[in-house]
Amino acid sequence: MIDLTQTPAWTALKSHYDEVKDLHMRDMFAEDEQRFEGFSAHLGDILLDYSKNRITEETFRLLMDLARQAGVERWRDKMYSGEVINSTEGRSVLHVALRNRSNTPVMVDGEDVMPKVNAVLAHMRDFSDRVRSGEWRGYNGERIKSIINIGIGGSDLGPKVVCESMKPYAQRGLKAYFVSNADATHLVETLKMVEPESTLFIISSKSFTTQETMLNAHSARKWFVDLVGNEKAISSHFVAVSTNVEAAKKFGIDPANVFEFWDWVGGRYSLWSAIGLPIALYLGMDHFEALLEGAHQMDRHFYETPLEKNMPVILALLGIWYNNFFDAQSHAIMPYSQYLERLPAYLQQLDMESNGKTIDRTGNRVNYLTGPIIWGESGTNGQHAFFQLLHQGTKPVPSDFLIPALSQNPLGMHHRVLFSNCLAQTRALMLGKKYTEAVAEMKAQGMGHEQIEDVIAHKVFDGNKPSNTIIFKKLSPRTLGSILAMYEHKVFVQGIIWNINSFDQWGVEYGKVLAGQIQEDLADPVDVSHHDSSTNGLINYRKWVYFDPLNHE
Ligand code: G6Q
Repeated sequence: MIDLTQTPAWTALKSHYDEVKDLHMRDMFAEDEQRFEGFSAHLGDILLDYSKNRITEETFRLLMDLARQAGVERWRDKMYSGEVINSTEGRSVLHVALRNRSNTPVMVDGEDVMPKVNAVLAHMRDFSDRVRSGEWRGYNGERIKSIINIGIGGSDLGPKVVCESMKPYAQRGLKAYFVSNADATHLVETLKMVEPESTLFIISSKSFTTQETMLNAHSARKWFVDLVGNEKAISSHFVAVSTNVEAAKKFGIDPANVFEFWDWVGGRYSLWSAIGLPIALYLGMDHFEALLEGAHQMDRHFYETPLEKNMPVILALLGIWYNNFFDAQSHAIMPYSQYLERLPAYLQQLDMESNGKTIDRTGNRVNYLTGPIIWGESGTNGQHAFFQLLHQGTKPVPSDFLIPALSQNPLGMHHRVLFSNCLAQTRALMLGKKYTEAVAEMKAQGMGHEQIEDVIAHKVFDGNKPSNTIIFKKLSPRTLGSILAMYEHKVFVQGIIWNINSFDQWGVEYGKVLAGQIQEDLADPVDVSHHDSSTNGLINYRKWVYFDPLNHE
């Protein structure tokens, strides 16, 4: 077994860290007027500015050595060529094939998968065109006005973030809802917004066995049948997306309305497959294909661009620099765009489910930190909530700021205010405020010596807090596709360097079976004592309330 922390590239970075850890970015910018030019990369209209990072040219070179040592290019090629790199599940990892707009053959088990991919895309186009044009009608001839996607995790977060981000491209009069939670409130509150005659349900589940999704799907079906009083009407109002076509048919879905995908598409990488059906319906297939085009452009960039100019590779290495050498525990995502409000939640799953691993690809426990905690909030909201900790807290939090140069809603001064806030934050995080600057400021406000002495320590900001800024022209389907693919590949590169399998999720699978026993325990009023005392106590509290109506109030 090779110990990553003892490899040449890692040890070189470790000693380099000791040399540069106290350098301040303020000085680095002052010494090099070309820092922005040197530390930025672009693809199409997307510009990545990574100059506000605690790196020198030497750091950058050593990080690239680490990527080469880990064989990032070799692993990337394995992924693109359909090799079984998801070793614990014995699967290829081919979300890139789903958006392979150049249509070059992609082989899995000796078979080119592109004809299948294209056939499902054609199916999605035909169906979404018919629904959107009004040719597809509900059982009583009404047009479809509401789409409800029932799915969870990877069968929910991807289509949801795209639909919410792309509202300006949505068809007027069509609403998209997403129901995921086992808490009936999610379904019940959503159903209050729709009429059965004009609603289309999409049951989205790779396995078609996930408890929450099946529960919601059955409850939705019951609601529908109770209201319309006609089982046959189901075929006009329920469709499914799954790799388990048989189970979808058993649920009662017309086989013609089951949209297929394949086990080489991971759940959290599936929005590009038929799992994107709500996107195609809500935005139209042309926009869905533009999203695929954008992702494909990033796939090509990742494949063709030297590591030094490769945006996902750069983001991945910077993340590793902070995660493993500065011991940063988390990474914040700050979209300065209300449309991207759900992006942090989406990236949370993508990153944490992929790289939240302790065992490496050879089955050994790692002795270094792997995936960070991903969190964040849209700007400017976050500034009024947790930014205090970023500026003056004790924990290092590297972050990504995302911002469009043009707003979809150019209203008065709004975008100028939004934009200036974004840049002011990254600049302040980088520069900080020196003692002398804080004193001068307070003097200018007319404060006296004693007053200044009392508070000066609190008014000084260390700065030197790293951030990346990702700026693009406008939030279009194509740009969003590129950004999401950029993060997918970033996560991939980090997984390769940490030597973990980013494509399994045994923790999620474990969670799927855990609830079974407790569910049985809850069925009768007799107290339980066979769990730990905490679990027993909580189960018995619920029994005490639930089984005695006198305790309901
Ligand atoms: C994603 C995970 C997980 C999965 C959900 C839903 O990579 O595996 O989030 O997407 O558990 O699974 P189904 O699509 O099978 O219902």
